[in-house]
Amino acid sequence: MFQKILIANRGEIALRILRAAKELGIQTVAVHSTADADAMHVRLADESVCIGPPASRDSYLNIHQILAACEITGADAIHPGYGFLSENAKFAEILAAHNITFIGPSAEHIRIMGDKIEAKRTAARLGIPVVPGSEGAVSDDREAKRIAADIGYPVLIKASAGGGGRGMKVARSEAELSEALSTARSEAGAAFGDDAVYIEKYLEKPRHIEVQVVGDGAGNAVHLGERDCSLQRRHQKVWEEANSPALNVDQRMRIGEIVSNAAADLGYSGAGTVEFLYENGEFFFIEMNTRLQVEHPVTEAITGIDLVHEQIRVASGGGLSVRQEDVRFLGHAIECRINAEDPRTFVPSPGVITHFHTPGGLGVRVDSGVYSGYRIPPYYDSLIGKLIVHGRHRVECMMRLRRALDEFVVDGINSTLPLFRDLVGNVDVANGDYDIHWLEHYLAEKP
Ligand code: MV4
Repeated sequence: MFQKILIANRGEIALRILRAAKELGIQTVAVHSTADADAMHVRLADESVCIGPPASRDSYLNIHQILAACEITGADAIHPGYGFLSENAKFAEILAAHNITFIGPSAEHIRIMGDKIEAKRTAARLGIPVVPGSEGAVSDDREAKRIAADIGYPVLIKASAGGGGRGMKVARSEAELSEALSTARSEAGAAFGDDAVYIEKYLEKPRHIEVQVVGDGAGNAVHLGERDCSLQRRHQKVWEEANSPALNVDQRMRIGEIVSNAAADLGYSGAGTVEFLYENGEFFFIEMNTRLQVEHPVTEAITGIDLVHEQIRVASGGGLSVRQEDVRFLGHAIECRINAEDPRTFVPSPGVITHFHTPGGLGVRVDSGVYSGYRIPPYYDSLIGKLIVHGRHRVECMMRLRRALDEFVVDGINSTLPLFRDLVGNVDVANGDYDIHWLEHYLAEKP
């Protein structure tokens, strides 16, 4: 097992990782920018190192500074959290060269999944159902027209280096194809320095359902069910739940088995998420994330499995703590992402939180790095906490969520709490009747 883990992240996820390390008896090192000297995880860590000025590129993305912090403190492993360096294959390689364990999958698997064309090719080879479309990159208009005619309109042009919704263009007919292709290509070239694009059938009203998997890197993997993350705004998830209200037990076990078999075949190590679009009872692979995700606690709530414990165990060579037949799915969980933003315009709202009171009680978890009197710096994402509620079934979970939201106090700044108080009382949300576009429509029509 590791002696000392350096946490290369900030905010609630840094605290989340710190808690797991502490439980396993592992020493912790916090690294932080000058803007985060007052952060909770810095206070709670055994040691802390300031690694630079506020801008992420100079601190949380500064590999040299992070390596230096490792050297100074003698940390033998790094947990990257999400965002920042978590899906940087080069970083994973550099750590390996310095005999520091990257708590995550191999650099090779990170690289494959970072290239969306390669990821899709790999998924298809491993038996995961993918969206109908081009075999790989499309080179010219003629090829694009042939493929589009084959799969039928509407089609979607995606950037291979994209992901997270950047660089996509819809073409609803052959007349729109040529322009969509050239726009997508030039946007991709400008944004990512890689203008490779591919074509998919455009799914009009899917749900976003993702499957959690953990592999031991030695050919064993378990799936931990799915999360429904359809409630999003501008590709930012807002509300996530497990299980998906759209699936039954059979569907869950079938897609889960496909994903765990694929991860096992790949020799995947650590936690990963396979993202699907789900429409008319069918799953279509879109991407795989090779990191711990923001919404992982809903999976922890229904399985009782600590995903960061598993990541640390696997990275240190200790293997998984569970076999598939030991995994039980118990009840229902919902996560609300509490952002320091205006609940209508989503304009960021940094500043001092004058009063912070979190709800408690049975089935209520709050993951947050903020506290009363804390000043939210303006340099980073606006996530200030996550409310995760668990109940024996979805109805109980929703009742408990409404109660927990009533108790939650965030004063001094704007937060997205009022949005969640609206959503928990909405009939479509209550019925689990939503797709990936539902929230944008709801916000556009809200009086
Ligand atoms: C799609 C799609 C419809 N059809 N692919 C957006 C983010 C990226 N991860 C994939 N995305 C989409 N891919 C096909 N073939 C619609 C989206 C999409 C979306 C997906 C998940 C959650 C929210 C979304 C919002 C808009 C578009």
